[in-house]
Amino acid sequence: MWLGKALNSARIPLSSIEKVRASLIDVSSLGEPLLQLNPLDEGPLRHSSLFEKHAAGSEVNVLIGLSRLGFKTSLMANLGKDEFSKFILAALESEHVGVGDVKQIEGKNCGVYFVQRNYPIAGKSDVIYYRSDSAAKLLSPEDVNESTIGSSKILHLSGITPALSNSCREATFRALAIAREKGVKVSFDTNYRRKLWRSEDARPVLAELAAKSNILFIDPEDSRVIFDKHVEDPNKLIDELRDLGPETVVLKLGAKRGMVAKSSKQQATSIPMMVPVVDSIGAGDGAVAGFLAGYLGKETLQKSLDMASCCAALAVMRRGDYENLPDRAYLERWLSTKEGFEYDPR
Ligand code: KDG
Repeated sequence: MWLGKALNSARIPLSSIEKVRASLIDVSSLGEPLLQLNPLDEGPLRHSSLFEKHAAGSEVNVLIGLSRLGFKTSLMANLGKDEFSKFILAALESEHVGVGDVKQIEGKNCGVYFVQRNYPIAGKSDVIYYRSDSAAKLLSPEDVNESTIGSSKILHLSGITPALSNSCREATFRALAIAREKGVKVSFDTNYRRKLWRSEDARPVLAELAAKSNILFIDPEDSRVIFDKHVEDPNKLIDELRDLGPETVVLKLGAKRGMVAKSSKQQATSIPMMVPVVDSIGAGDGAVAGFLAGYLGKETLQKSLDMASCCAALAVMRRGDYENLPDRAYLERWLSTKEGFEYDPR
């Protein structure tokens, strides 16, 4: 009340207040929110009877991770009007992710995927998609909100969205173009999903998005998709990736080898954090959230990478992609005490 009166008496035009509020978006993104069904047991799904439901999807995970670390986030997406879409929407709202640009399409459902843990590869989770007719496939350039992107500090994109449909690919490039035109930093995680498209189709798309991003998150397998060759040495690889155009590259080398990051002035290496892995899905998104939180907080490259490693390690310690991601106090405690992480001595 009091603040309202003060604002009224100062005669601040509403549009200015709205501008200030709008300019407070730290990270916006567009992508497919998914329902994840994760069995309570491990091994082949044909034997599983009990499943937990989780909200997920790479961009959703990143935005929730950032939101928990105190940043204002906003998602552009399509959902259905089915019960699971309502569940995902409620999860986004309860995690304080802005949903003003989330459209619910009549007669459509959200995409679904199952997680299969420890099978067929021990220690790894596999994903099985049921998303070929999801509401998200209809996302198109008209769903990209120019003012949301324009008032964001970072637009985060992933290589999953352009794989979903032609209109999703167009929407991704429209968002990229708006961000570049408005001087908004672009963060891009290649996230190549071989179950969604062939590497020959993905190559030019991922290469262009990587080249036009400011911060690139990638691993050696996705680099192989882009370059059509394997580069063994991480230092050589990171230089080749930076030559594509991004100012900062974060190269994810896996749980045992950690990550390396390079920007024009700094280079950093993270120590691998060995934790009990319950479900490996979501590690990469945790890393993106942790790193972008460091970047937005103007931390050093090393601290940002440590934040990324911590969030990735936490993500894999329980089922669900984002549930174990930390708030600020928890992250700082893990970073300062290292309690619970077993460090590789290298
Ligand atoms: O990074 C985690 C995602 O892979 C998971 O949430 C599912 O978004 C997903 C996808 O498209 O694979």
